[in-house]
Amino acid sequence: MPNLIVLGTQWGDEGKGKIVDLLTDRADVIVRYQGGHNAGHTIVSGGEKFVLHLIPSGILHPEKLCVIGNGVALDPHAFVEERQMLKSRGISVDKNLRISDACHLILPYHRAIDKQSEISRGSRRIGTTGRGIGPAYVDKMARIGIRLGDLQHPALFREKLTQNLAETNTFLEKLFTAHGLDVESIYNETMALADQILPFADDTALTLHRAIREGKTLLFEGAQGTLLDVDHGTYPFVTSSNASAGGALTGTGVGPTAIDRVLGVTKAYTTRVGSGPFPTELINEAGEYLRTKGQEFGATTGRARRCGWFDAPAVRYACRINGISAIALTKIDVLDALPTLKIATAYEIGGQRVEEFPRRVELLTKARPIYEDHPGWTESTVGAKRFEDLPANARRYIARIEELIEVPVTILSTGVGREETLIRQ
Ligand code: 2SA
Ligand code: MG
Repeated sequence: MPNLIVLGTQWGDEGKGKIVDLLTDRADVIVRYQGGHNAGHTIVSGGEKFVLHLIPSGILHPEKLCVIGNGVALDPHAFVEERQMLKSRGISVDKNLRISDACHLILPYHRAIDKQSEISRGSRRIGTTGRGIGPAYVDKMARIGIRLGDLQHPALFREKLTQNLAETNTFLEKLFTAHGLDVESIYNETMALADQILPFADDTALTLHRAIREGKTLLFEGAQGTLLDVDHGTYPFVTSSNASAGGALTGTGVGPTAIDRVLGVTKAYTTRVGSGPFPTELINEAGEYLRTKGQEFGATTGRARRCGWFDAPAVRYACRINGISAIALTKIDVLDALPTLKIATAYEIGGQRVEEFPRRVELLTKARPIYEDHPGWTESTVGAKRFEDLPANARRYIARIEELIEVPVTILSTGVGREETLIRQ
């Protein structure tokens, strides 16, 4: 298999965990490059369900190397907890996980700022996961972030922490007092976890470079989705990292010439969790049906996901931004038994027909989808082994999606298990 980036083409929750787990068989190294424990990657392996937030989905395969790249925001508590969870289920991460020492840490004040900022935003709130992701990346860009490698130098860590918490900003001062946050407690709490994390700290860019030299195959596991990308998504209703293909380079230190292909993971309908425009959203029984049947609840926060019809201009846009050459289409089985399906082929904005996904959120908010109806199918698609075995209307629905997004569907997921996957020859 070539070196491959696997990423979401919508607003996350496309089923990346399952596809990464499936493709891990053919890779040697699985790499996370952005986001943090806001992600929720669900994998069903041997009938057991695993939800991973921070550690790459490849960890379920003991012989593979897993890497958390420099672009990931690392919460020490979340890491220790996830490692513990895996251990208690018989999966050890100790031999085959490396974490970049340049990962920025999410510390307790980032969580406090995240939650407080959401309250302050009022009706403009983003609907963040409250994990402190945004504020940790703010510190990174403001060049006051604390990186994993800083914990190897306790005096330096204390100095940076002291400076960060001694902000003269009264907003922060009040907030920190209200949350009982002080240098001493954060220092002690973090250093108590350091022993459990530092053994994994590594110059992962070098490790990956050597792996490439040795002819090993890399699989980059994106988190969230392209429409949540801080540059290319529905800004400001986005996450604070580059979920798109570019993030796989900056978030790991691997150069573009080492990447062979980008596989987009796309849900057969659309979901979004958190606020922000969503033209094809269904606020009715049909949306409720998709939510229940597709079990559309946040894998991290448990929040109900908003559900809607397939938005072709949005996915075509994501294919363009990422240079996607093939799509893994997931959750087609959720559409089984629906009498009619709709696909948005374009939008109407202020009386004009618009073919391309609007770049500005103000326009996207006004966009009314222009739908095309497709007859559904009554047969089950679950576990179909060959494309030809699918109901004729399911084949037509998929063919129409391919035509509209201008990229072929090469993998089809028809259920949660590994076996419920069809790879198109
Ligand atoms: P944040 O916390 O700063 O990253 O939130 C900013 C926006 O990004 C969205 N976001 C997500 N959207 C879908 N799935 C995500 N992971 C979890 C899941 C989410 C959950 O797999 O279900 O459990 O709620 C994820 N992470 C961030 C978020 O909703 C905001 O719109
Ligand atoms: Mg998810």
